[in-house]
Order: sequence, then structure tokens, then C-alpha cells
Amino acid sequence: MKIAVVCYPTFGGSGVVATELGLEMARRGHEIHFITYRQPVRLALLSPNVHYHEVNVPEYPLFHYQPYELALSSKLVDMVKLHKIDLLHVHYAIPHAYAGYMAKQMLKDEGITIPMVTTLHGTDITLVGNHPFYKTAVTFSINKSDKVTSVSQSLKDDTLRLFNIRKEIEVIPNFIELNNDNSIQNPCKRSVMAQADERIITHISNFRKVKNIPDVIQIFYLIQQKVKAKLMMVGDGPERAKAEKLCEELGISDKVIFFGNSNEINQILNYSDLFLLPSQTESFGLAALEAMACKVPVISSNSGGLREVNIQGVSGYLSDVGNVIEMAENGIKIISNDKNLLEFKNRALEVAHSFSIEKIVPLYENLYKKAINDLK
Ligand code: GMT
Repeated sequence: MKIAVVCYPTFGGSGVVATELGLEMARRGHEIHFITYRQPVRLALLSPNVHYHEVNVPEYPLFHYQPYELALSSKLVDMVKLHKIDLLHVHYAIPHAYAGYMAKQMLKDEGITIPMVTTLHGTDITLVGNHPFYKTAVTFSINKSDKVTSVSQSLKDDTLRLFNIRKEIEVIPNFIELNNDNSIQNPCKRSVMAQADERIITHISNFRKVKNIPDVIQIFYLIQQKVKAKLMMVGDGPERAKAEKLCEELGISDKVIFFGNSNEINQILNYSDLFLLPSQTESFGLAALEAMACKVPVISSNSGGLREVNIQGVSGYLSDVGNVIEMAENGIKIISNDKNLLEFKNRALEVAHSFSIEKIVPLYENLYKKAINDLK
């Protein structure tokens, strides 16, 4: 199949999933065309089956808002015609499903019918999409998609509760490539991060408000009073400066390393003993799965899809949003004892196996085939 993939190319779960899915489909022999405004961050290597087409939006001073959807839908039409693409897969309803629908209509006018698969990732539904200013267009674009998938049952339930959806939504959870241990080729030293007798606790996100960054710091603050530990804060975003200030106020700056955005996620996770994700809302929590795949138990909130990823008492513990005391107590329970920690580490990896790339990607492959056949 020849598949056009539309996604956000930045550091963020939806872009990561779109890129990894595209790359795996390319490895399975399909031809993949990423169509977006910048080369996706995890698309380091282009291969003969992987192509990238940049969407350019010319700046025009008279426009207060530059019309990205217009440029994207035009580019989609041009690329579908030029490369004889069979299917569009748009990640994120806003504005990708909308632009995809416009492209489909323009192609139809030229006698070309092409199916569109829309994958809902979370913020497009729970945080932005149901804003009254967007809701009508988001509902329309979802209903006009040929196939709709969501990354968790919780997100499917939210979508059906918040929007008037007439389309079937198939849950296809996010996935992880196990055995992708790039720390072997490129080892970073544990001693750079912590002393031998200190536990390593990690948080990775884009530091948006929804990630409850102050809770991450508070949980660590409580844990380090009982267990010698260092906190690795990986990623960047609007809440980072406040987090650094909070560490200063709590007198723990020397125990917290702020890495900024990093391409060495696996190396850092491979040395980690605990992962913190106390988010306000999380449709899936890909970062938690990435941690579990590196044998790192997870302390998370119980919001949204996290309940489907982090299994209570097995791969870690879940608590109500904001209950930092319970989260810290559970964290201490896991890391204060070597035997207990090892058991949690092994079980975290076991749970991650149920989301392996080999299990999940065929679900997309079958859905693509169905979408193409349904239009024949
Ligand atoms: O919240 C983020 O970190 C970014 C956001 C995105 O749009 O990329 O992530 C969403 O999609 C991810 C991939 O499916 C999920 O793992 C995240 O849980 C989801 N974020 C939220 O629901 C807040």
C-alpha cells in the first residue's frame, strides 16, 4: 500500500506514534509519505520506502492567521496524485481530519476516491477539540472519516460522551518496540546522573500544565526524604521554569537534573528505577509505556487511559490526580527494597509486552486494507 501520514512533527506522543507506525509499515514493505510542516523528530533516517513532503505556508502580512489547513489539503491532493497514494492516515482530529476531508473532496472532483483513517490521540478530543469554537468542525471531520481509531477505550468513551459521533470507533492502543536498546550502541554513564547508592527517578513530558509538573517535584521531594535519590526531568515546555524555581524553594536543586528535550530517552530510562506521570489527564500515556519497556515501574495518576497501561500493583501504582502523598508512599514502597524493585521492574516489562509493535501494527495494517476494500 502507499500511505500518506499526516501528523504533528514535534516532541509529543501523537507525532511519535505516527512516525513509529509509518516506519514499521515501511519495514513491512509499504510506501510511506509523511506530509507535515517539519521533518518529524523521530524520523531520523529516510529509507527507500519512506518519503517526507514539507507543507509550506507562505507568510502573508495581511493574514492575521496563516491558513495551514489550506496548504495541507492542497499538498495532500498534489501528493496523492503524484505518488498514486492509496490511503490517508491523519493523526489528530484538529486540523488534520478537517484538511484530509477537504483533500478527499477535491480529489473526488477529479474522479479519485481515497479512504481516510483518523486516529484520535487525546488532546484533540479532551482538551482542545470540544471547545465550542472547534466542536462543530471536529464532529464533522470525525463523522466524515472512513475509519476512526482511538488510542484507548477511555478516549473512545470520552469521544462518544463529548461529541455526537455516528462512526464506529476502533480502539487500537499505542505500541512500543521492545528490544530497541540503543543504549548498547551508545552507552551513557549512570555515574553522570547519580551516585551508586542513589535511586534514579525520571519524568519525561512536554512540560505542559496538564502534566502536573509541580506534583512531580512534590512527589520526588517526599521520596528523597526517605530514600537517597536523584530526579531526571526530561523534556521542555511552558512549566519548566516554574519547576526549576520550585526545586530551589524546596532546596533540592542539587538532586534534580533538567535535561531539556533529549534524543537519549532510552539511555536515561535504562538507568531509571521509577517513572512519575501524575497527569491531570492522559488519553494513553505513551511515556509510561516507554518507561515500562525499559523495565521502569510507574507511579501515575489514574486519569484517562493510564488505567489501561499502568496496572495497579503490577507495573506500578495509580492514585487520584493530586494525591502526591499516596504517590510518594507507593514510590517509596517500590524503590526502598531491592527485591521488590526487581519484581516491579520485571512485571513492568511483562505488561509492556502486551503493547508490542508486533501485536499492534497488524491491527492498523488490517484496518487500512478494510478501508481500501470498502471503497472499491
Ligand atoms: O500530552 C502530550 O504529551 C502530547 C499529546 C499529543 O497530542 O501528542 O499526547 C497525546 O497523545 C499521546 C499518543 O497517543 C498519548 O500517549 C497522550 O496520553 C496524549 N495526551 C493527553 O491525552 C494529554
